[in-house]
Amino acid sequence: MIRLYDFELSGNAHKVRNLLSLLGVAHEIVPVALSEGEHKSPSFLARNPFGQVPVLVDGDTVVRDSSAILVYLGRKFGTGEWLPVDAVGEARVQEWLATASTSVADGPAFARLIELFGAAGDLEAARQRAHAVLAIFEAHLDHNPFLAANRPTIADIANHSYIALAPDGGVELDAYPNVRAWLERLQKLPGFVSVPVRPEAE
Ligand SMILES: N[C@@H](CCC(=O)N[C@@H](CS)C(=O)NCC(=O)O)C(=O)O
Repeated sequence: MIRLYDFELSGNAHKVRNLLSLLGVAHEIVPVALSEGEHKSPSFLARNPFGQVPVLVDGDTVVRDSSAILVYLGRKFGTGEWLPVDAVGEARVQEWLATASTSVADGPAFARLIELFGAAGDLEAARQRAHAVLAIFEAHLDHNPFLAANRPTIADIANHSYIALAPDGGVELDAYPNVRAWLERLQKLPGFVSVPVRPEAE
């Protein structure tokens, strides 16, 4: 069975849990104790030399990095629906996967990492980057129901987690009605998995 090396509060791991659920793919969750440094153990580094979750293991295939895992799952189980097969369609998805790994990672995800986990960094600069990228999403979603196509794709799943979690980093979404409507559209999909709740908010 497919195994996902996971950390509950990780937005990157959430992306993968979410797609596995949306696709209805049976899987086993293997929790990785980041607080105990398990992700830097020799056995974990053998699966991902970068020492990060998520990692997906499917038989002899090991895939690291959330975007790469979404591509793998989307192609293997998505029948072209979640990852288009035509050149333009796939390129549109890749554009937004790159956005998830750069501007969204450096903005809302990094602000949350500083605020919630005490990572070293400039919180105000991260929040500013978050608002800059949210303005781009807001404009795009003014005339598009989803990021890369007229239907949900892995581009939406890759970007949803850290945008939904942005308030954890002090980045409120009130000024972005199109972004909030897009999050709500996604959250209504059958099998959709909600983002993890901020620990002290439980
Ligand atoms: N580009 C990677 C980033 C993965 C990542 O940053 N994982 C974090 C959890 S969200 C992690 O494992 N951090 C531990 C560390 O870097 O030591 C992805 O998209 O999967």
